[in-house]
Amino acid sequence: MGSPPVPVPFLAPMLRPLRKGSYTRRAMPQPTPLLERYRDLLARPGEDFPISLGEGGTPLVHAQRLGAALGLDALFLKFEGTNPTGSFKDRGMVLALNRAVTSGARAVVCASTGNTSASAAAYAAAAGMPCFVVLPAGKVARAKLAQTLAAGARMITVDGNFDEALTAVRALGAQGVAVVVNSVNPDRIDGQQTGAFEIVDALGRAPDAVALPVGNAGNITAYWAGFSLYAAGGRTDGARPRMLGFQAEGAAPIVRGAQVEAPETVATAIRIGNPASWAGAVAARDESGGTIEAVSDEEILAMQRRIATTEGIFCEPASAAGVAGVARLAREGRLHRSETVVSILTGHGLKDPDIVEAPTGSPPIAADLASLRRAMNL
Ligand code: AN7
Repeated sequence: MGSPPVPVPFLAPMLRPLRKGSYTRRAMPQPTPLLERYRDLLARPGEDFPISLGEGGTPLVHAQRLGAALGLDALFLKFEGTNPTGSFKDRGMVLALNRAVTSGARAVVCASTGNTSASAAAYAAAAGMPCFVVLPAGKVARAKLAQTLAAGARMITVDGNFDEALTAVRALGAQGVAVVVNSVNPDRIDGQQTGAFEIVDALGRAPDAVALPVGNAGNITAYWAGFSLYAAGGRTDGARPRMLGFQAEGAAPIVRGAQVEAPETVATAIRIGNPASWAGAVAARDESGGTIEAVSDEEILAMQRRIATTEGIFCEPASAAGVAGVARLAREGRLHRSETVVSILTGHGLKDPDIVEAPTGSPPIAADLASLRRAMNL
């Protein structure tokens, strides 16, 4: 909406001969790349952003059926699963890789619970840059491994959890061996602010509350920075949302106020015991009058199913943690019916298909109408 179409000079000559009679074939306007759309807030003077995979511009869906069930008239789901690699990480990775190229880096490296590695691998491939990813053995969702390998990244699995992997990767970065593209890289946080910009642009103002899952705590830090930047720049009436962060019960260091040595949760994306942006998350919570709480694996999986069956959006388990938290706050009267609440669905459900219960294996039936109607009970 509102942004002028970008000219597509390389397509136009190919399309011109297709004109016939009164029918005129026109080049479809392409959406403006995310970093160009917000270059006044993100770019350094004269900076170019040659790398883009079409990140951002994700749908903000008014969740009417789920909202009604939870007692919220204005519940919105921002589905980040439509990003090029299927998660919100692409918003920050596009800026990190553009800048890694500009700085003449030899390679990029990250530790990851899966989505960061899938995103880093894709953007590094597009940049022609070697990419190394360090993953905790056995705890990364299958499709995230597939994405990482498909893009040609060098995958190194370690006998340790995400926190240990990140510590080792940060040491690599300190030695100047490669650019670290975890959210300890400020470009990642800066790029992820665009999620907040898009929400305000879509609603015309900041929502009353924003809920999201918290793992390494980069995203809650980035959203708060984004809403604050927009407010300071006069792009809103100055109001900012309450930030509602949700960790999994078995991986809730910020809630407990202490590192978790052996974090465990079905939501492997947020299986993190010592978040790098801990201080940023606490600041977002306290400055916004929000909260950071824990939800159980049962609440997470039940909500993942409920979002899919009531709204048609299939998100990964970690993403459902935010909505599970919203459900609880609404039930307890801590969110009110008329409030505008946005929950960030951070990643696509197809990344972790194994988590969905397989249908109980009934044997195949005869392929005829009568058998079908009997099976459908219709
Ligand atoms: C779907 O990929 O940490 O609190 O290494 O994949 O900003 O860490 C992923 C995190 C939420 C938590 N939802 O965000 C990684 C990684 C999904 C995620 C989070 C992640 P942060």
